[in-house]
Amino acid sequence: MIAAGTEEAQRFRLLAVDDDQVRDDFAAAVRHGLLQRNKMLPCRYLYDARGSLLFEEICRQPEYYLTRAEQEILDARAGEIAARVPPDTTIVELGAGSAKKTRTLFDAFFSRAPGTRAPRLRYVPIDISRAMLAASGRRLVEEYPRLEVQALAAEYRAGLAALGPSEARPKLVLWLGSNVGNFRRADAARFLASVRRRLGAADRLLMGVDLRKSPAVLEAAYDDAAGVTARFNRNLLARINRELDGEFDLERFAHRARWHERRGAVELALVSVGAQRVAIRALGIELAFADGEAIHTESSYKYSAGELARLAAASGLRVETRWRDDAHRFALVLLAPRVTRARRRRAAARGRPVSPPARGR
Ligand code: AVI
Repeated sequence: MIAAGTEEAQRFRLLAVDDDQVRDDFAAAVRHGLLQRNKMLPCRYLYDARGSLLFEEICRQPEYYLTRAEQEILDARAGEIAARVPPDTTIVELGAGSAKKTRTLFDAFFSRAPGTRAPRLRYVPIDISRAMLAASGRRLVEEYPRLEVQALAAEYRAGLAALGPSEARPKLVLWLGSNVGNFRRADAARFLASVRRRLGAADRLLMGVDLRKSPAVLEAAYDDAAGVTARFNRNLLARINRELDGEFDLERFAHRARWHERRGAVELALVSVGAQRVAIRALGIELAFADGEAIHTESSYKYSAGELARLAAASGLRVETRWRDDAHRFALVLLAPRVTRARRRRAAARGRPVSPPARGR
């Protein structure tokens, strides 16, 4: 806890979308998703305060290799990444969570100019979990005396809108943890294109991506032996019970994680054990579930090198560098805006030439 008026408090700001809005959006999404023929719930609602803690626990499970593989790459490459961007860069992180991995980058930035000579680093974590941002933001300003944290508790899109125009301050946007995998492929390209529009020519996007691999490894990662992912998934129903006066019996919904080859995604669902009816009182609805009927809760898309290059190209970006962990399970890619001829001509006409695009690897 940091006291108001202290130096740390001045370096930490948290802006949040108001709770009523979040609750209304959740109610509308639950109504819409569960009244469809193929029932679904948007995965972003997995991350209330409890869900965010459960996700942290997932990251520690032996089967969930993603976090460790990404950390391995960051440990090896953080210095190289920090050297690619100017010292006064603002680090913007989409889906920041506890910002555990981001510390590796902060350490690399601050070790370039140690002590009080280090320029202040501005960090803008964007996450839907206000609780997570509040806790991690406070810890960060205590740990890093040269760090300024301006946290934004919002969905990605609202957070991006708050980033300002592409010309404002140099930026390194982080989208780690293979969060891109929770978007359908076409939506991922659309979203990345919207990030691209906020990037100036010298800005970069560092994205963590889980790679395609054996279905057995993938399914185990989303169905750990300790049952943490199952609890994380069921928490979505518990959240409906808590916030919308729902009557889901969690014991009667089984967690399912299945690799879908054609989509290239692990699909998560909650499957009704037996036929049942469930009321959600705050919405004034009663749902009928057939035995074995599924509620789709999350897709986690995996990428090949070719799919990754196509995603970048479709988003107006180019892969500047791609790093992988030793076992080639996970990739960290540094993406740069693709500068079109028209843009170069416009910039030259304004007397602000941009450098020609370097070759992607
Ligand atoms: C946050 N996201 C990238 C995780 C994933 O791997 O798709 C969410 C997750 N769901 C179950 N386990 C992890």
